[in-house]
Order: sequence, then structure tokens, then C-alpha cells
Amino acid sequence: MTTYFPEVQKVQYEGPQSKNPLAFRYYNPTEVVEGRSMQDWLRFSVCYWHTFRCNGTDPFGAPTLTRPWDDGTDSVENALKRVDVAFEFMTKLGVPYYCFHDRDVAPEGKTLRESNANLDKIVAKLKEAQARTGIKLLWGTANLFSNPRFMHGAATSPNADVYAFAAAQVKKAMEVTMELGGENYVFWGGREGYMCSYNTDMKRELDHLARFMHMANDYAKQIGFKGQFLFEPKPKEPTKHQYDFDAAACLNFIRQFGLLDVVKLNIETNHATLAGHTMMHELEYASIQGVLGSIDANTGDLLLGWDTDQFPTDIYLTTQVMLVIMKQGGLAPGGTNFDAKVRRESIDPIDLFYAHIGGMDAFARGLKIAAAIRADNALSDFVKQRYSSFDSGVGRRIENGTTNFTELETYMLEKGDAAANISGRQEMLENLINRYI
Ligand code: XLS
Ligand code: NI
Ligand code: NI
Repeated sequence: MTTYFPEVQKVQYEGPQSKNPLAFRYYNPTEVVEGRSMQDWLRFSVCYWHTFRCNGTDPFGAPTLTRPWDDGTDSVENALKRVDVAFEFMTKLGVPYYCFHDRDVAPEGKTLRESNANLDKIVAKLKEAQARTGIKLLWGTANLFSNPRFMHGAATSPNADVYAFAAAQVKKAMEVTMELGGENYVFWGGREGYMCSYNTDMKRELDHLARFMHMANDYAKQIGFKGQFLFEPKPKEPTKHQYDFDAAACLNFIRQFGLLDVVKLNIETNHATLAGHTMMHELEYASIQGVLGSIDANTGDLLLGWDTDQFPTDIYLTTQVMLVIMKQGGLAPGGTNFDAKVRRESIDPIDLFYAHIGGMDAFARGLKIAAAIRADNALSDFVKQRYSSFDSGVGRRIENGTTNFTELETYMLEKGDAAANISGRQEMLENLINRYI
């Protein structure tokens, strides 16, 4: 069989002392952390769009990432060959999962019928490759943003025909996701949002989006698709205002339209920071409400205000992410999808390996550090103590719902003033985290 990455063998765990840039220093898939293997905690996934379709274009320049295996056409033949490239890459890297949009894997045809036929050809090959390698589909999704027909949105387009097209496309994408055993199905808002309030009927657009989600759920039930639906929040880009702004906006929509049993969230670091939140904030907010389903693992750039989708290498970030994920007992059936791309200056195929190895090692370290913090109850004891005034007396009655304003007034009139506050100890806790890092 042709090899597309001849300079790379299967990437192995060699331990922290290794100087081999093509080895894992921390990610040891079978190593057990808190009773579960690293592989099962992390459930890594490679994304098809950035890793196998990104060509390095930016608003100022032409493609820089010309791949030796790519003939530069959007043909079915080229797409079929790309499946071999992808599965060789993922096998050598040792990831258990991948994710795709319909249009990443197969070219769009002139009609919907032709597009569906193209997709079927590639899906047959993906299915074979999955069976041969054991690599599974974490989630599928539909690209409802690249084609010009979606310029005003898809499920929030003012054009009912575009809405119908989007519905047909999601129907098909759900069918192929099911065919490939996909464990989740993602709805990222794409162009669901607006550029200008003057021409936008926000109420109608949101109602339409809700109808879309209910129809998607009805269809999933009809065909017996059991994968978890996930919304992926993002505040802006490509639109000025995306409806799925952040976890809070998504949750409000989910609640308002009765979708709480249907949709969880796929939280992405770069989207969290674009919304003015930390990743930990978004994860915690979703997790405490039972809707943290999966993550898109990447990072933005401190100095750039757009979605740079870089590979995560910051150990503080991965530690914070793993603290929340471990607290809720893991992500399954979700996982850790590297929605990240190499820079347009990183032009060699081998850079794809360095990028993923770095991200996987950063998460493995975050996992181990979070486990050590948890084993010592280093943070949780402090937090518990900080709220202990709610464990008895008046605090307990507040939490139980067995008191009221009048009783609280009487209590405070008798006492005269509140008990003294205690220090938040932020600096001590920051130092404590550094001890574990
Ligand atoms: C874009 C999103 C996208 C989703 C899948 O910013 O991150 O890649 O993950 O549609
Ligand atoms: Ni992104
Ligand atoms: Ni994403």
C-alpha cells in the first residue's frame, strides 16, 4: 500500500525523558489515571477539515499548504485518496476518533442529488477504513456555511428554499453519521446569526432555528439514530453576531424551545475566549447544568481577535479543562476533538504530526496534574470550607428553602452585623497550582 507519511512510524510513548519529537512524552494510552485509561479519559479525535483540507489560505494570501498527495482538484478520486491519507495519519498517531463535515470528505455536486451520491461513495470507503483500522467516528456534521447559498444563514436564512436545502443536507449528514456509527452529531451555527439588525427579524429567525432542531430530533428518532446532539457555541465570525454566542445563550435557547433532553454542548476554547470567557468558565457553566457533552480542543492567540484555531500546548489550560471534565466523570460519548490547524508557515506534512503530538501530550499532562490536585483535595477542600457557613444554621435553611426574608431580618437584627469575612486566598491557590504543574 502507498504510504503518504514515509518518514513517520507509529508514534510511541517514550516517557518524559525522550527527546524524540515524534514520540509521546506524557500520553500513554493504556496508563490508568483515577481508575480509567488515558485513552478513555481523553477520547482524542482528529478533525478532517483542518488536518486534511486546510490549505493555508488567509484573506491576504494564496494556499501555502500544498500536499504531495493532493492533485488540487475537488474530484471524487482525490477525495477517495484522501481517505487513505487520513487513516494512515490517524493510525500512526494512534487516535481512536475522527470528525468531519459532509463537504470535507466529499465534493459538493451541481445538485443535491449529485452531492449525496458523491458522499455515498466516500462514506463507503470511510466505512471500510474504520473497519480495517478500528478508528471510530466521534461526530459528523453538515457544512451549512461555505456554499454561497448560505450567505444569509441556513436554518435562520430569510429564504425558505435555503432552509429546505439545509434540512435536506442535515438529514443526509445524520444518515451517514449513523451509517458510520457516529457517537454524536454537531450543530455549529455557521452563518446562523446576522450582520445587520436593520434587515433582520430576530424572532422569526430564532423560531425557525427551533423548528429546525425539533425536526432534526424527530428525524433522528425516525431512523433510530442514538448519537448525542451537540450545539457548538461561538460569538462571532463569520457573522457579526452568532445566535449561539456562548454556553449561556445556547442554554437559554435550548430551554426556551424545550430541547433540554435533546441537545448538549460542544465547547471550544477559542470560541470561549472570543466570547470574553475563559474555557474553564464555559466548561463549568455547561457542566453544572448537565450539558457539557464534548470539547473542541484548540486555543486562540492572546493578541489576535479572531478564531485562530491553534493547537493547545498550554499546560495551565489543559489542567483547567481536565479539572472540570474529571469533576463530571468524563465526556463520553463526547471526546477531545482537535479543531485546530497548523500555521500556514508550517508547510510540511510532518508538521501535522508535531502539532497533534503536542496537543495530545499537553492534555495528558493536564490530566495527570488535575488527578494529582484531586487526589490531595487541594482545591476542593478549600472551596468546601469557603462555603461552610451554608452547612448549618441559617445558611442551611437558606439552601433548604426553609427560611424567608422576615426570618432572615429577625436573625440579623438580633445579631447586629454579619460574621467577619475570610480571605479568598487567590494568590496562595495560584501558587498551589504551580506546585502541581
Ligand atoms: C468553526 C467551528 C467548526 C465546528 C464544526 O469555527 O469550530 O469547525 O467545530 O462545524
Ligand atoms: Ni474555531
Ligand atoms: Ni469547532
